[in-house]
Amino acid sequence: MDINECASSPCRNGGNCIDGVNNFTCTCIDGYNGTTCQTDINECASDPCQNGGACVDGVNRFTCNCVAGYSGIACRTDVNECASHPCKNEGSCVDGVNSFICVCANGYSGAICQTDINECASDPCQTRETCVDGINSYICTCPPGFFLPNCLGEVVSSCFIAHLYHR
Ligand SMILES: [Ca+2]
Ligand SMILES: [Ca+2]
Ligand SMILES: [Ca+2]
Repeated sequence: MDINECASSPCRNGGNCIDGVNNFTCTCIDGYNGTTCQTDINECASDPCQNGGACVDGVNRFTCNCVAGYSGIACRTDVNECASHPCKNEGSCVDGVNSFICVCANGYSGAICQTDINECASDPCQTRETCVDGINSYICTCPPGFFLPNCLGEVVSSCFIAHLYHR
């Protein structure tokens, strides 16, 4: 008489038991193996996570916990930190690993090119002139009634200019 070796439900983790002659065979579901399907296959064994990601074994699957700056199932994707256009004033963004660098347009500075450089800081104008900061430039202006290049002349009459030249 053939004993049913499957009667004691020897297959674990959802495996299907096939009764044989004086033995049994387990057909395991995906993710398990071993004679009685007792072994949870380590899907992390092949180091599937790239770029320093940490692998967490699951049932017939793995999960990667990516380090900052990478994404994707296997952390293969370098996150584009420039995607949000972080650089101000038409600065160029260079993507890095979990970082970005802004290359600023002329006349701007700062980590995100947020600063309009003050071209008047070096006092480029003459004594009487007033410096007005521009974008990568400056202009020197005279007080009302005076004119360039040295803010000497008063624009009142040609007589004054004549007087000036005759001194
Ligand atoms: Ca597993
Ligand atoms: Ca990046
Ligand atoms: Ca400026």
